[in-house]
Amino acid sequence: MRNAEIADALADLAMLYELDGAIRYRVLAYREAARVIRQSPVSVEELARAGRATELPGVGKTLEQKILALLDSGEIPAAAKLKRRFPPSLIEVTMVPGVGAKTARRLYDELGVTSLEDLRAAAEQERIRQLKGLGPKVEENVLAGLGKLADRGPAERLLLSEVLPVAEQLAEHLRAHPASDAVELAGSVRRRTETCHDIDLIATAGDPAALARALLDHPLAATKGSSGEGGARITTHNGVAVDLRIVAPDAYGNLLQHFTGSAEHNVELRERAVGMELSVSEHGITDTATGEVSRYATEAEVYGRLGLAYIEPELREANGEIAAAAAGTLPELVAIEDIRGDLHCHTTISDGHDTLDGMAEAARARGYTYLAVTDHSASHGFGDHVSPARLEERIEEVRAFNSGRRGFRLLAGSEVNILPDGSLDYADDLLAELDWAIASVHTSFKISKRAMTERVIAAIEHPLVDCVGHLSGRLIGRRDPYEIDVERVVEAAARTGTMLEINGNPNRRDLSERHARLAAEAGALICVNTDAHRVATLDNMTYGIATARRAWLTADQIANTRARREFSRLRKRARR
Ligand code: DGT
Ligand code: CA
Ligand code: ZN
Repeated sequence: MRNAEIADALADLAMLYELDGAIRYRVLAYREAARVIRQSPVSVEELARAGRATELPGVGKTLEQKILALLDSGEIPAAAKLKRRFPPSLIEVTMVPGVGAKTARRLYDELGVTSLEDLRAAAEQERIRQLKGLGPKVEENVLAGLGKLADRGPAERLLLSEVLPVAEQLAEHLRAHPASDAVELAGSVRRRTETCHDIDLIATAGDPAALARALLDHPLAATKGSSGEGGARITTHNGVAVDLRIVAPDAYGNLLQHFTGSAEHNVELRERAVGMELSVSEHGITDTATGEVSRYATEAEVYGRLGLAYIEPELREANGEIAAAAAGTLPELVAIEDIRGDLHCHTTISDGHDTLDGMAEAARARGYTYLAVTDHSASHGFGDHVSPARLEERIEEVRAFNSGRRGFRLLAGSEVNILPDGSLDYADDLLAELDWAIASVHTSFKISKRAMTERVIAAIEHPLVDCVGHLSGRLIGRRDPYEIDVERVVEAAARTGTMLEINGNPNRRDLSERHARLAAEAGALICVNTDAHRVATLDNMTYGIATARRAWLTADQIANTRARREFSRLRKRARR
């Protein structure tokens, strides 16, 4: 059984428990286990059969038993039991964006809603508003949510973070194989788009058939397609399709360029070629007058033949990169090695999983010279809040950590909430004691565009707000950005010297690449942060940098590429 199928079964069980009113902790535990299993690069079936599934974080003995039962009987007994109480189609109702288990259960109990059709009818006939606490707004959300489900279509796209580590692991494996000469990622993964449909790999090999077989033999391969001289196809245990194409070395550049895309970039490239009496394909560049075909081993030669400078994969989106490459005005993109510090992370005093010392040590080990610790503020929900008194203590802890230390510093920070009226949830004299304050919207998303814009600009105009966090509030594929006038926000940020964050959480990537480019062009200073909630997610810098590069940003447009002292001087509070 594939990991994705095991994960689906556990996610269903979590939803059934939630419908049944189980304690929140249990529901979250199953959901977390489903997430871990879905992303596991190795076969969880094999692990469970070897009695080793408990090596996965968040998977205990009970869960391993459930997985074994699922493998043996095709069903988890606890889920089977609950499915006798709740119709299976009710699970679909819980999945509608904006519904959730609690509401689904009430709609079931009180209106007899058991399916998506029932749900639509109940909303259309305005019956939901008859229930206590539910109003016309809920009906509106339900109908919008049903619309979204319909749009999503069958071809599920995966977040870059679900695909890139797998792609890199496979590429490494193939590079290490004696038959291979060169292996490179292609397609959307190489361009570092927010979501990807599949993994494209391009290789050249001394023994192509042997390299193709090596892909089939990799432990990540769950289903194996055909393989031959031209390449191979597999599907991984976490449900990603992988397409390896193998080509002769003399046309490696042509094939890699073609399959890196984007399709739009390739179309524009071909249009340019036509004007030069050339025709571009994955096999080579043909001189249309003479019929002579030129093949190239490198992409740089392909672009060179077309009179263009080499174009970084992240820029290949038909956003003006071909004109810039012709004019020699492409930006020198920021690289992850340019980053000297991280300015947004959480610890155990709010909803983070690691301590102040743990996060500091991990940041230092990455070679950073500074880390801002920015736990959530007083009014943040879920009980994960830091009282003013606790924040005072934290400031002392940070000062104590820094005292006598050289080469690395913590910044005492906070991620404060921007309340609906644009005010912040700590007093100014407390904010003044901090080294760094990020202001973010975490509540009351559904206000007018105008109100949201005013709200965020009010925070930007506050002299003690150094930076605005995850500006749009979107969760890729799950929650739309809220409505806000980004042009006005960006103008206010540039005018006041307030930084705008690119949040590197792969679910967020917020600022989006479009907005980040807009912001930098308007002269706002950007910082690229991880919003890490544990040591491991300090790695999310990869995704923040991916967005920065796709936004055409250079190192000097990004504040945390600067050495610590220089960065310190760039903060708004230091410029007062
Ligand atoms: P994805 O897989 O949807 O995340 O996005 P891509 O960009 O990886 O697309 P994919 O895998 O369908 O194809 C890889 C590249 O191959 C694509 O970026 C450009 C090139 N390509 C594929 N089909 C076409 C096409 O019909 N026309 C052109 N010009 N290029 C294509
Ligand atoms: Ca692709
Ligand atoms: Zn946040």
